[in-house]
Amino acid sequence: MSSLRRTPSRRTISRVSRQLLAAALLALGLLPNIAAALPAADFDADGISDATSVAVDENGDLAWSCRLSSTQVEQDLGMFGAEGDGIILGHWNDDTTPVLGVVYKNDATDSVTWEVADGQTAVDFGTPEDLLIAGADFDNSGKMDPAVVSRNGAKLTWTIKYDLLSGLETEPVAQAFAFGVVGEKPLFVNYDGTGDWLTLLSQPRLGSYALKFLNPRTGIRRRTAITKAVGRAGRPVPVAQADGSDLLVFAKVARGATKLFTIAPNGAPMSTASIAAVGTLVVGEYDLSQPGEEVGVATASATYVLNPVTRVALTITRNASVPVDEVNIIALSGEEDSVINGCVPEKPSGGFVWKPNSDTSYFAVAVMPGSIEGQVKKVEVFSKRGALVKQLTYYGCGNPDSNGKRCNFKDFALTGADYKRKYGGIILKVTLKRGCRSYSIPNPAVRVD
Ligand SMILES: [Ca+2]
Ligand SMILES: [Ca+2]
Ligand SMILES: [Ca+2]
Repeated sequence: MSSLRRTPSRRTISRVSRQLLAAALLALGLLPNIAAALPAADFDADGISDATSVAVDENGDLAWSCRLSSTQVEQDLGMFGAEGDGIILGHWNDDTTPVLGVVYKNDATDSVTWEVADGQTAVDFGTPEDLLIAGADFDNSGKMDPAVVSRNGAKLTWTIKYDLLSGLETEPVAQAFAFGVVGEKPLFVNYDGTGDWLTLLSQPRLGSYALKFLNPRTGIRRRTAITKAVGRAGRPVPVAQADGSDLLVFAKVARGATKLFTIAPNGAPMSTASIAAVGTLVVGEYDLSQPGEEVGVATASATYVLNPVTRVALTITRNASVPVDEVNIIALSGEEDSVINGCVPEKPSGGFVWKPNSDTSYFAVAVMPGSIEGQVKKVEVFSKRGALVKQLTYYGCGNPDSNGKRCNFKDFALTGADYKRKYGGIILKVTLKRGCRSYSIPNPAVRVD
């Protein structure tokens, strides 16, 4: 059956509960925004990106607007999508006209619907568990190519549907690539100016980082080691240079500022800079006097941009609610799992318990399932970003379940509430004599079992 379907007009906007508002704002405002090496969202066709925003109205619908660079006036772009949707604004039809778009979970089919505001194109592609890549142009056609990254055991499979939302009646060409393992962070980078490459931020060993690239047109692969200071900043954004190839900008938030590390795809450092604001990372052509795209931080009152090569800064005053970039990498099901050295977090079960306060020693304790009695070599606490916090102390086994005794690993300095305050969520990595397992504890102040 064709995956392309036509709707007569904009879909009936589903009503999502008000509780999802906060999640929607988080998704819209805080997910990393990734721009392609294409002209950025430019509604007035003057070659300069127009800072774009969405606001959720009282009905839960998304109201779009932008500040036109030519007139400095806020322009209403209409209503499209609903709270909780992912934003996929971009060049879906051609390489010059930005089109509003959203992705959302299709509950009827348990798939993901990609819909653009041309009044007719809505396509099901991928599942809610996939990572959705919006904004890459892998075949360099000038029209963006939706891609989904799905898990296949411990491996990642990328599926690209070329020019999928361009409104053509023909079935799009699809291509699949086995590239990466669970825990590596997918993105896309125009490595050499010939179109986007599949890209992974990888952590081969704790404290060691690399970028891996695969050219989908030729099959050529590249690998670049990057320093710990840069890699620990997390998934970078591609920022186009004047020749069409991308630089990679890593952003790290600390003490009310956003520190930006810029490298070339071959790992060569280009610049470091800091913007004295925290907000949504945006990429676009904001300053025509500086070569290539700029990267910036958008807040509700201003967008602070700088050119990552010349480091010339520019402030764009704006007055709108939730800033959006034109392109995104979207996890509709929530955060991607944090994976420590290849250990994929599993749902706590089988007798596992996290107690914020031990009954006997006050501080936090983790109780292992009876099924792994005698197999545990160590239990360590990691931050959600993958930094080792500490190793818990073995404290004996008891209280057997049907599989065996349950062994205790204790902290003697921090309670669950202390962990919450210091680290937010944590991950417990359990090293076994053979293999490992890990448990994600989003709120260590609360008992998990
Ligand atoms: Ca413009
Ligand atoms: Ca394309
Ligand atoms: Ca520029």
